[in-house]
Amino acid sequence: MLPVYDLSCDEGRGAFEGRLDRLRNTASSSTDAGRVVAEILAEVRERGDAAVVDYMRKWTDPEFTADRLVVSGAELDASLDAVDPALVAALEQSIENVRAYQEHVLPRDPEPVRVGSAELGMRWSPVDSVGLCVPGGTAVLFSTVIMLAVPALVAGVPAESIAVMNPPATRRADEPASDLAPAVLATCKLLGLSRVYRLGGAQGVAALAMGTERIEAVDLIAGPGNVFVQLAKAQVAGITGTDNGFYGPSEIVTVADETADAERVASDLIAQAEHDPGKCFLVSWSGEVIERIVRAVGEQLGTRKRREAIERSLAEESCAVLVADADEAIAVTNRLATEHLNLAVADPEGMLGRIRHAGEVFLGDTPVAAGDYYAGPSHCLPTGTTARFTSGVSAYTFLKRTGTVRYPEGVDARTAGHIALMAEAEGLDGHAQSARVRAE
Ligand code: HSO
Ligand code: ZN
Repeated sequence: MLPVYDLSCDEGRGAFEGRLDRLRNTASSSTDAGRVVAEILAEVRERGDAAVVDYMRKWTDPEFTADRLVVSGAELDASLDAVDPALVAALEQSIENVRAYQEHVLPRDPEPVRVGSAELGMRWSPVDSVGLCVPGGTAVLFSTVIMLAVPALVAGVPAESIAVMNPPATRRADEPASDLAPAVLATCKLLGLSRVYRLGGAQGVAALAMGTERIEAVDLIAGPGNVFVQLAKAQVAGITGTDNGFYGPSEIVTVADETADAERVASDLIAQAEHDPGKCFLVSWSGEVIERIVRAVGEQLGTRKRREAIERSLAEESCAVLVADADEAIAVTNRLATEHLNLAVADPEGMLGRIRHAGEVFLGDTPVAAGDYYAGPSHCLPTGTTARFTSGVSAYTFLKRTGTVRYPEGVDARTAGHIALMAEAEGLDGHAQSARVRAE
């Protein structure tokens, strides 16, 4: 069960620092994974689909064949009928919510500003094409299709230029062939996405970045995944754009005070722990509050279907942290810089102003599952303390900026003189002359 660390004693502090270290090293401790990824990239560059298929056989399905890579239009068409209409209605509403939020936060071009005699502007424009990584594994994450594709569509990436990759569930040779979940395909269909690949892992990122016989190269790759997928995104940077994120195993910090509802907070911690692995941090300055929530977790655990994964996540990846006061709670929270942060306290808005690092903040009595499925901000969020320097996916992820410069009345003599002086001082006479001729 959830271990409790008391920060007022050396032992508790040491144990907490150990946990924090492990969280921080999600990405960097895997130099081996980095080496494996580099090898995969080289193989896919050299051998294209043949290499992709070899890796899919090794890790996903021993009988995988190249003709399975591209999902056909007929399969996509059939998928909607295979999904419960009530689920389709929920998906449609979720898409609408995410679209409304992303449209609201979409940046507009600022009015040009006059600086001296120059008129300076900035234009936002979407990338031409994207590849979205939708993880496989033990859960069917069709919600990730929504949380990646809707921000891309709102940014202005055409639906036909959005590729989705999703690996079939891992299968041993003696098991029946596995395939993509109909709900994943149905979600693509609802969004008008027709380029769908049975594909995953670092080989998938490599194929999307460099292109193969069957897989078209894209300009930007985004999405969550295991350490191989995340490191592959980092290693293809330069060949293709990425979301600049490390979106790995799911995490939560819950800061709880006496006003928190122990049952509800416990249900959110369990929801997080059900990700395999999920990392949960409960922070409070009240030992009694921690005790109440830990007890509620214990009571609810027995009724959950993924009990084993939950128990493993809680015991091995998670902890409750007893701090001295709200100030220390905020300091600890900022250091953990987790993907999700729930402020289950009397004045969440007041505390929010002091939060510097978190992927997404859930104020008061708000289930994190609302963010996972439905509310609006994307659930693809920075993990492993990377919220210190990066953000979750949004329409911004798929946009880039272009500056514009114009001298409406021509380049004046003073401006030309300054430019020429700087250019000459750099030893670049051609630059200097190009400014001086404007002022003559
Ligand atoms: N909590 C995950 C997203 C997710 N949860 C999808 C359920 N389905 C990462 O933010
Ligand atoms: Zn989740």
